[in-house]
Amino acid sequence: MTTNPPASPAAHDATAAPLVGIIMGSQSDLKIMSTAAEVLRQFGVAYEITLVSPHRTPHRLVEYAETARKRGLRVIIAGGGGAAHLPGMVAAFTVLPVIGVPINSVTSIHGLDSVLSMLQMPAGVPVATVAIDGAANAAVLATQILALSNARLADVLEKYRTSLKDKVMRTIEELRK
Ligand code: RP5
Repeated sequence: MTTNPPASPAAHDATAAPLVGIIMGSQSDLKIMSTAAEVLRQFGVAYEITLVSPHRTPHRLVEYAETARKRGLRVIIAGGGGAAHLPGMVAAFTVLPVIGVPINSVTSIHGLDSVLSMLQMPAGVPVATVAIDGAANAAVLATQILALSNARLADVLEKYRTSLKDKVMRTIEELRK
């Protein structure tokens, strides 16, 4: 998915307290998950990005999720491939909204395993699941959640939607020629 969000007047400030935590199970997820960081940067949303492996660093997972809200995070974006239990386990340890990004990684079923492990959360502990490798949409959704209480971000999102429409209209015009 190409998002091409407009550059925000308030570009991402690396010194600002992060509102969105981007986490993933492995370094091999970074190529996909860095797209979420890029979209947030362009929207001017402060974020942090790190690895939290549910099976290789399980205690780190608990600590990250349990302290996330106290540290000021408002939304967590969690990516994982294979049997992707990271988003669900993080959601179990925090009441922050967790957006899951299923990653088409090493398996022969191309991310279907990861989609199902995120979608099929039991009632009460949801993971808002985007498309396979849909890290850009995860960042847009996180920004929409933040925009509920942030007029600047709502304005940035309105402009972004207008830019998507303008792109379609430009193509329609070119096809007419
Ligand atoms: C998952 O296993 C990770 O999220 C990754 O997508 C997948 C493969 O991890 P590596 O073996 O590449 O570290 O936990």
